[in-house]
Amino acid sequence: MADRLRTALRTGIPGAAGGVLATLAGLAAAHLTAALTDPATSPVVSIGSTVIDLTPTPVKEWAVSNFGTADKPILIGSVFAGTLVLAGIAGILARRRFPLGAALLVVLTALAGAAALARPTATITDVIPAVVAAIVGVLTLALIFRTRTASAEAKTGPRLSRRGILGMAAVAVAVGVIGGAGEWITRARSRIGDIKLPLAAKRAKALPVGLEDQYAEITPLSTSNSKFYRVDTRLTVPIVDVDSWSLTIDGDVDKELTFSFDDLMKMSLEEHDITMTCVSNDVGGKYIGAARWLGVPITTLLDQAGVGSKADQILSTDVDGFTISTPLELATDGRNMMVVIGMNGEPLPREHGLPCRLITPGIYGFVGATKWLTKLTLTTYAEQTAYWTERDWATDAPIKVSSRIDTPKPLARLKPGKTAIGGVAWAQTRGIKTVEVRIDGGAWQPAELGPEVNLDYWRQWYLPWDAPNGTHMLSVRATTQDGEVQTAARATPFPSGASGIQEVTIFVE
Ligand SMILES: Nc1nc2c(c(=O)[nH]1)N[C@H]1C(S)=C(S)[C@@H](COP(=O)(O)O)O[C@H]1N2
Ligand SMILES: [Mo]
Repeated sequence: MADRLRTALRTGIPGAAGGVLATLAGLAAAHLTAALTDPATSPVVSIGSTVIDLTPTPVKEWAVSNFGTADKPILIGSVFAGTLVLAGIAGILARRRFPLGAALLVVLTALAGAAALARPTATITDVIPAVVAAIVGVLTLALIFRTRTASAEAKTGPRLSRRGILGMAAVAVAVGVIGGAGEWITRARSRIGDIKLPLAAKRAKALPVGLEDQYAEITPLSTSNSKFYRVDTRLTVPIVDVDSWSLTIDGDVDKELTFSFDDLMKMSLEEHDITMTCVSNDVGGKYIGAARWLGVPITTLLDQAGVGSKADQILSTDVDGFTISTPLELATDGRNMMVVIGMNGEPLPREHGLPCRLITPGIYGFVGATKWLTKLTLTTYAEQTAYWTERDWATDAPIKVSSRIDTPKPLARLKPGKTAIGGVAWAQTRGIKTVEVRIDGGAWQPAELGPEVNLDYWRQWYLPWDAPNGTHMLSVRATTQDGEVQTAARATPFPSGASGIQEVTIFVE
């Protein structure tokens, strides 16, 4: 028994290792190929993205709320782990009957090819990295298992001999170099550093000093680019070549227009301070951020194109074919909906849409904040549906009035005595009139408000508090300038945004 186990291990481990190495060699070669053509067609990325798109909405919701931005590394890791298990099996098979192992490798890469072709903007050339993966993978497998010779060694190789181990190590180094080169080229191709943004024709007022100067625990009035939340369906951030990028306006328009990045930079730009929120933000959650956006008012572009009489929707498409739909009336009702090229004085970071994105104040990001924007199509809801609409999310989703306690943190332990309860509140397009705090279910007490930036911006708040000993429950609610009180009725993020009142338990001792 023990003997048989030992033999199984002695033949199984080198076999599995050979299969994994051959697969990694294929993936590395494919990654390099994709880096030179389109990084999104790299097999790991295309399979991962397909998995994201096929994931049912509730599971996605759960992943975003439990893993946050780590949902993607976790997904990429699982796809990778699964692939390597199959690769190991292919190696063990190849060792006994080479064609069988090779066939399993080809099936694996064919899945990647199918995933690359399933993307909305796919062209037939997108299959090339998968084909490269298949060829390099099978060749490496043949190299490792030396099928050409009918000698006895061929039936048993590779062995854990010095030569066998050296050979495998050489393949592993080649995998590292080739895969690394692919990743390096992918990153070097985004030349964010070369963009010099012009000044806005209409500049925003300097931001007032925020409450964070006084109470360091309160969220800063302005969110830096590196701290800004990120939510999207992408596994890897698209790399857009700014020079060849363009924005097209088509559909129900008098004349179809196309703008280059330079065209946009030469237009009359405006700067607006706007707070963005994700529909997946739970009450008290962190998927919210406030920035200064630089861009062209959407009306400037729509006026040039001349909108027809039928359209009721702006369907925006990103460089990878992902779509978001926005009610057309929101573009013309006076709010600062804009086509954005700058964020806090810099070009858009790649994670936030380089080179261009939409920002629509007052509605959640999934219906008005398309990143990596490349097309605006004037159409109707009857005619065309966007990504989230197909997944049953709301088509028009105004941001609900809400508020968050930043300090003290949930389950914090404080010393008794003078402290402050503080945080942020928001009701984009309507503004915050009051914020009230309730301690241990008592009366709602008005908090002090921080400076008002504009109606589309969040408002900081604080309430000085002499904390007595004991366990306490703190709650907060906001009221809009047009009189709506934040409801205590709970709603989940799906389908149109969470509601309810945050409750934070703390200990004073
Ligand atoms: N192309 C593209 N744009 C997108 C998304 C996406 O998945 N793909 N997600 C949207 C969602 S749900 C939100 S909340 C915002 C988030 O923008 P941020 O990542 O810059 O904060 O982008 C929106 N724009
Ligand atoms: Mo979102």
